Amino acid sequence: MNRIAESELILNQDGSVYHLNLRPEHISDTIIFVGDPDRVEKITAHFDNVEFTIRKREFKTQTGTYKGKRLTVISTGIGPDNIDIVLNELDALVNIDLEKRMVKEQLRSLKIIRIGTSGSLQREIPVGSFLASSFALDLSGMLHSYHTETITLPEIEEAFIAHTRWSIYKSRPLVISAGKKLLEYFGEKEVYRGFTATAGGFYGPQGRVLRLPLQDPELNNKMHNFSHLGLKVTNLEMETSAIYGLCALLGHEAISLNAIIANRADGTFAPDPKQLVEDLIGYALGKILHM
Ligand code: R1P
Repeated sequence: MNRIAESELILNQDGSVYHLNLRPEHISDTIIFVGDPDRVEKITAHFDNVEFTIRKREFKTQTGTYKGKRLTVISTGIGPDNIDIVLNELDALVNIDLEKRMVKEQLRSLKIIRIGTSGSLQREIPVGSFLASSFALDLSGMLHSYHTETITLPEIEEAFIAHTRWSIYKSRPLVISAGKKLLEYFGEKEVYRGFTATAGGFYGPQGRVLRLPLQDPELNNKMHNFSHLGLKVTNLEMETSAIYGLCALLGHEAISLNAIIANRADGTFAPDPKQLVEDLIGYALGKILHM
């Protein structure tokens, strides 16, 4: 195997990976992703102890013990481009010998749990719901830098492209499924299972108009009405497809848990989104403990 050059895998002077500032001993195999750096401590406030804290830019990491289980919590910031950084650097921490700069022969698999917020596209998934993403629909294009043929579901993609009359000037939408084991584990009665669309932006890419008209003003409606063999697009956010795609390619397991704080179909917004996220954190930690 080839040695990975200094310009490709950038390490800081203390041997940590470039953006996350982490060394292999700093992380657990079970890692919680949140978007907002301030949400990291909302989670670790429940821990018995925190052994390690570091922050660089939007990437804040804490590792500690929750009821005896070692867990890492990382903030990814917003969007698929950040997920590319976080997952490649986390994978390097476990699957690349950082001194020799060589991929290890024995690869390790991480468990990634996203605890995030999202907007529902369907009236029947109201504000206040929890949703585990069974499938992700990538509208951002980030994954096209990799070979995705082995991890995508082209039949659903074709149906979506035909239904929405997807513009040829935009990257092809990709459909990726969740890690089966984690989905079964988190897909309980009180948690909706959904098909989560991941956009590469918050305004235009999610159909919001402030001053700029949209390339396709009907896209959200078309997503709302799309149905393929009973599969409907349920919600919109900005990380899930990037997490599912890169985890599938790198051999990690992932599940995205969403607190539905807005409903784009009926225009409602959660009266207390902070409490809803707090409730999702409580639910997720309880489950992660017995994983
Ligand atoms: C946009 O406000 C952000 O909120 C949602 C979107 O995915 C995007 O990251 O998730 P988080 O609350 O997890 O950051």
